[in-house]
Amino acid sequence: MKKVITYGTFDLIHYGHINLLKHAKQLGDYLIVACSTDEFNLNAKDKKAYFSYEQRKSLLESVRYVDLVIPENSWEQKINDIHEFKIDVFVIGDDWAGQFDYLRNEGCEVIYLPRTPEISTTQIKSDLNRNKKK
Ligand code: C2G
Repeated sequence: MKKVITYGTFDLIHYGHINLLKHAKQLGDYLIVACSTDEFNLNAKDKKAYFSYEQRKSLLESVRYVDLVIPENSWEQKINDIHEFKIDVFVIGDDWAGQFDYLRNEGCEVIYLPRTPEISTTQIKSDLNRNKKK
C-alpha cells in the first residue's frame, strides 16, 4: 500500500485545498493529512485559523480522499512521521517548492503540486470583509 502524507492548516477549507487532496490521493492508496494545531499556527505560522483544530480535523475527515488526520505540532515532525507511518510520498503545494527536498534523504518521494491560483483562505476573508462593508 503506497502511503502519502501532506501538511497544512486547511482553514475555511475550499476547492483549492480539495484539489490538492484529490491529487495527493492519486499519488498513492492511503492519504494522511497532518493538520496544523491551533498552537502551531499561532506560535510557528503566525496564523489564527477561523476554525479550531478539532473543527478543521473533522472537516478534513469528511473529505473522501483523506484516510487519516493527525496533528501537526512542529516543523520538525515530518522526518519522524515519514518513518512512523512508513510514508512513500510527501506532497505539498508548490508555494513550498524546494523547502522539503531534504525529506528525500529519508527514502521518501517529495512532490510539489501546483496550487489552485485564484483562491486562498486570505482571499475569502478579505472578500467577505469587503462585502460586509457595502
Ligand atoms: N493549497 C493549494 N491551493 C490553494 C490553497 C492552498 O493547493 N489555492 C494547498 C497548499 O499549497 C498546501 C495545502 O493546500 O499544500 C494547505 O494549505 P494551507 O492550509 O495554506 O497550508 P500552509 O499554511 O501552507 O501549511 O508544514 C507545512 C505547513 O503546515 C503548510
